[in-house]
Order: sequence, then structure tokens, then C-alpha cells
Amino acid sequence: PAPRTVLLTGAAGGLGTLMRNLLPAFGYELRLLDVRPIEGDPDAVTADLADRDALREAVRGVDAIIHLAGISLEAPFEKILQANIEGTYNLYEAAREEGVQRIVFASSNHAVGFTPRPQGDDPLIPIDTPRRPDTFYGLSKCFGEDLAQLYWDKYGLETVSVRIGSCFPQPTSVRMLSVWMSPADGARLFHAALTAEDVKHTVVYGSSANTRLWWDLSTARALGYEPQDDSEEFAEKLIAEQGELDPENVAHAYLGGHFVSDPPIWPY
Ligand code: NAI
Ligand code: 15L
Repeated sequence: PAPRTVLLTGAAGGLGTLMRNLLPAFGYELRLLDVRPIEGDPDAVTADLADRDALREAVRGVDAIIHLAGISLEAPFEKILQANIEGTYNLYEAAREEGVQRIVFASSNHAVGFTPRPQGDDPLIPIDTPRRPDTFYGLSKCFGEDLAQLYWDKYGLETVSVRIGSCFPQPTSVRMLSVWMSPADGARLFHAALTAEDVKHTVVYGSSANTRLWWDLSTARALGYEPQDDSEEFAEKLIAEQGELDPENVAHAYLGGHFVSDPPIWPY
């Protein structure tokens, strides 16, 4: 049967807020979790991914989990280790112990961020391109994908790992014209990932049907995902403001954009 009750971790964040507004229309009952309190939902769970007892209670009885919680940008390794690596492990253990059948894992394009972006007539980047994380953050997403594979092979717990591009209300850079996923397409993709049959561990790129797309959406489409949006309507304005991507600029040369070259700035 299709999942109905879904735990949404990271529900207070940017993507979590978009999804908690969009996913109920697909028929889901969401249980929300975040380390930050969520106003307006008295049933929301305020808990850290480090709190194993709280996770076990939060996953009990849900049909599936959308796992968004964690640090979403580069940060010191120790912080990434705790929130993204140990935190994701703790969540998978809780899911295994409580018999949850499926997780949709928010991976990231930064798991393959050091892959040169296609230029000219280059082919789209396939889903099985070697992983080339561009940050400790991207490395933690590689860990999450491998953890998902292990829990499928060993325990039969299914995951769809979504290497999200940039999911924001609108694209705000020329790079995002290639990697943008509209919130509406994000909800469509999460719905497909929750309902497709027999996914085992499937890895997909998450973006809209952008004219300037850099990667291959076929594994996402195989789940039943049909993107409806294209960033091209924003292209003229963004290119007028920012110029075309410069192949000589290292921050424009790879899938991960400026993540490959940013000096370490630690926001946390
Ligand atoms: P965000 O930073 O706005 O939200 C993350 C949420 O996780 C925050 O509300 C934060 O309080 C919570 N969180 C952090 N550490 C936690 C912990 N130890 N325990 C419980 N909650 C914790 O990030 P955003 O943009 O909403 O991204 C959500 C997920 O999607 C992240 O895993 C991110 O890596 C991934 N992603 C997002 C992309 C995007 O375009 N928004 C692109 C690629 C991946
Ligand atoms: C990510 O993984 C980040 O979580 C998000 O904030 C964006 O920076 C996105 O990648 C991106 O590559 O634009």
C-alpha cells in the first residue's frame, strides 16, 4: 500500500517548510521533526538527530521518512560528523528497529560536486558518475548514500537518494538555471520516491526539466517523476545581471559551483 504517514525531518528548514506546505495535497499526513521548534504544530517533535530515544519514538508507526535534517552547507568536519553522518546513522537505526520500510534521503549534487560540468555538446552527467565530493558536506552525502545501500542490502530497508540541485522558490544564479528544482517539482519527485514500487536503493538527480540541465534525470523519471517546470523563464534576467558562466572561472567549471572553491567560512 502507498505510504500515508510520513516523518519529515528538518521540517523547520527552507526545504522542509516548502515541503510541509506542498506534500499534504498528495494525501500525506506529516509528522514533523527538527532540532528547532516549529511554530503552529503542537505535534511537531523538537529533537536532535543525536537523541536516539527521541528518534525511535518519532519514527514509530510511520510508513516512510523524508530525511532532510542536517547541516546543509559546508561546516567544520566535527559538526558534519555529528549532524549528517552520526545523525543519519541514528535515524536509519531507529527506522530499522521500528520496521519503517522506506526512506527518501536528501542527498546533494555536492556528492559529485567536483565533476566537471558539461559544456557545449557534452553528454549529460550520468547517475553512476564516480562520486567526487566538493566539501566535507558533500562527503557526508556520499556516506548517506552508502549507508542507504547497506541498509537495503542487509535489512531490506528501501531508500531513494535524491541528489538535489537547488530547491528554492526561484533560481537566483546562472548556475541555478541548470540545477534548479522548483518546489512544485520537488514535491512531485518526493511523491514519486515515496510511491514507486520496488525501488531498493535508487539514486536520482533532483531538478526540474531545465533547458540548461547538466545531468540525466532518467532514474528519477523511472520512478514516475514528470517534472513540469523549466528555469529558462528566468534566464534572460539572470544572464543580463550576472553574465554567462565563465569556463575559466573555477567556481563555474564544476557541478558544485562555488562549493569547490569557497574558502572555508563556517556559518555554524
Ligand atoms: P536548512 O539548513 O534550511 O534546513 C535543515 C534543517 O535541519 C534545519 O531546520 C535544522 O534545524 C535541521 N537540523 C540540523 N541539524 C539537525 C540535527 N542535528 N537534528 C535535527 N535537526 C537538525 O536546509 P535545506 O535547504 O532545507 O535542506 C534540507 C536538506 O536537503 C539538507 O539535508 C540539505 O543538505 C539537502 N539539500 C538541500 C538543497 C536545497 O537546494 N535546499 C540542495 C541539496 C541538498
Ligand atoms: C546544497 O546542497 C545546499 O544545501 C543548498 O543550500 C544549495 O547550496 C545547493 O546545494 C546548491 O548547490 O545550490
